[in-house]
Amino acid sequence: MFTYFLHLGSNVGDRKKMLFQAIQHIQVQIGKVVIQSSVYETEPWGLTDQANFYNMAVKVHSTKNPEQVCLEAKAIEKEMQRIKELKWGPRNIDIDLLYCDDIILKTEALTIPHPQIYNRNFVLIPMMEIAGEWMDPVKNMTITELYDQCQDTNEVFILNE
Ligand code: PH2
Ligand code: MG
Ligand code: MG
Repeated sequence: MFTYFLHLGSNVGDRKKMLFQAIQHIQVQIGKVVIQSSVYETEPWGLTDQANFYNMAVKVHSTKNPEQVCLEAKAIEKEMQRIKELKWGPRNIDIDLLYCDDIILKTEALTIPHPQIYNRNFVLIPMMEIAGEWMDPVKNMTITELYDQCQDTNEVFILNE
């Protein structure tokens, strides 16, 4: 059994509905969602002239290996008729693989841990809510420590509805 952290994002359509739909798919196609963070509204990172994102992080138990989970995540995006035209641009759903246990992996298709975690409040803040003590196997630092040294100034608001 593997423990995964996945990160979900949406800034096109009914953003919250997209995130919750993705979680339903993850439960069926990847494995049991054991913890999910709150939903956060986050300033767009990388390409700033686009709508705010909704983001969240989830912890998942799965018997599938990282390559299989990556393919399932792509399949879910496809089933949800993912719209995305630009790198870092608007999309109705994005499912990214952050961590799989303490595995470090770099193939053409997949890098884990996700290489941009360290630069993104919109990833670190939801992760801190559900796994602040999680140890990053590349940096040998916890999520909380990574957040403390992160240089990102983009705003991340928790949604209270
Ligand atoms: N995803 C991106 C690019 N920029 N910005 C925020 N706030 N949230 C995202 O999920 C996001 C982004 C590419 O995947
Ligand atoms: Mg992404
Ligand atoms: Mg992605």
